[in-house]
Amino acid sequence: MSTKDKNLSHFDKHNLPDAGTFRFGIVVSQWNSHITHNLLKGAVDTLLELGARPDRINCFDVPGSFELIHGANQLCKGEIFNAVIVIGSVIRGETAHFDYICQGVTEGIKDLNIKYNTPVIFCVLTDDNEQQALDRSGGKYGNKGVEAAVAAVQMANFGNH
Ligand code: DLZ
Repeated sequence: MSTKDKNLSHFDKHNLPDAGTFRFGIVVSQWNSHITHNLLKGAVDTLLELGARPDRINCFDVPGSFELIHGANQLCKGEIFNAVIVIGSVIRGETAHFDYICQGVTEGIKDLNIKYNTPVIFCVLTDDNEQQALDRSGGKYGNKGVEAAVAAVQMANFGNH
């Protein structure tokens, strides 16, 4: 699962569905906002490049990654989005809190993918230090926000072919 040897941010838009008819919801954690802001920019720029209409991309802030679950749940419940992206950055500290947050968010988002028809794309960086997060949010290993947008378009189109 390492992205060290592969930068997945490169994609061929001709091999992807046109996003012009889809509506996207993005929930963004404000914790480590210098990281999540870059992830959000990567995601939005990519959705637009794939044909999404600016007025069909709606972004919502939440305080931290743990709140991504509730935010995404609200968006899924409304049934107006073809795909939802959750964006967060959890960086390991000195206590086990990191593990609980990571596990809670992962499980919570997984549960939403089972509960609702709306796909929820997981763009939560879980890094040991800030440099690893910077490397994956527009640094030397690409931008996971770009990859999340590509996945969102593919999943919004799921079953349409
Ligand atoms: C409390 C906390 C800590 C210590 N670290 C992070 C982090 O690295 N990334 C993140 O997104 N959120 C962190 N939080 C906040 C929790 O996600 C959550 O917002 C609070 O526990 C309140 O529920």
